Amino acid sequence: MSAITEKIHELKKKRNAVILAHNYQRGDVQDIADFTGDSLGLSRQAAKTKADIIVFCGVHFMAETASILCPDKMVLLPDEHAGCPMANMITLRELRIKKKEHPNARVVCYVNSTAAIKAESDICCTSSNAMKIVSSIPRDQEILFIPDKSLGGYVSSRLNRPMILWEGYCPTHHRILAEYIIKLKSEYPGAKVVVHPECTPDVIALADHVASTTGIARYCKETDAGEFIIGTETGILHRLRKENPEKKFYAITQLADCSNMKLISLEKVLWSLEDLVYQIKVPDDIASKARVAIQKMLDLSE
Ligand code: CIZ
Ligand code: SF4
Repeated sequence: MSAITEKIHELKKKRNAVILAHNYQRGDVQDIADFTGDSLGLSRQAAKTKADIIVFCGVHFMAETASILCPDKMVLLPDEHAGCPMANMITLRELRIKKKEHPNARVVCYVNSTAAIKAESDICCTSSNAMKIVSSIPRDQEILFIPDKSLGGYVSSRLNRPMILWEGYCPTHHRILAEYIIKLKSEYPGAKVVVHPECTPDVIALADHVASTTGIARYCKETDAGEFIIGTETGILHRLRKENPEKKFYAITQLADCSNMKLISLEKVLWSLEDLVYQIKVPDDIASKARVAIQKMLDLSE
């Protein structure tokens, strides 16, 4: 064990803390975590834990979700600048204007959004349950899907259901291009193409399987194929290789690297535990409204 890893373990015990790491984190950060997973899975771990402190290795909206689900715990984000450009593509003011234009629309909000935006929405969804959540709303009910036009467009076409889509997107997933897949497929014709629904429609059209990071990990474990071409943030390859040492994984492009996710390092995790920074606390009035939208999703997806 390296000196820094040892120090993190010691301090974690002393402070009664738990370390959660998103599937897109650096490999060494995933390796020191108590749990790795997607944002919702991690928030559920947070809600269950007996620890007093949660160190959330991910981006700001994920730490906020943990804080909303466990208001009595201290939630730490090791780098306060780890934000999500997609979550920042919608503001409260813009959302309120859009809601006025579509007063009858139900607002379905992807979990990649700020607490204030969730608080202004009817129900949340993740990339694992988006189809189920949208299907739970009567077909004649208008839906405004925010903020990801790619996930929204994917759900809309799969369910053959028109929705008003917000013009947000993930810059990292949009760097994954169809032409890279075609080239890789010619090199590895037996490989399965697995992509995240935050990708563009032409990329999704080339995939054998479209899923959230949890779904991608499950598919790669359970499918017989020995080679996979992966279209999501490159951090997940660490987990896929660790869980399936006998299989081969190829990233569609190394450009699918989220610089915000990669802001978290082992050093920052240690400083976070030493100095109890940066504390993420959603104000009670916003948290209680956002919790309603998250709870509606949890009730439907259990
Ligand atoms: O919900 C998450 O954690 C994200 C952003 C992606 C995924 O599919 O896990
Ligand atoms: Fe946001 Fe995309 Fe980075 Fe995820 S990968 S945190 S959606 S910018």
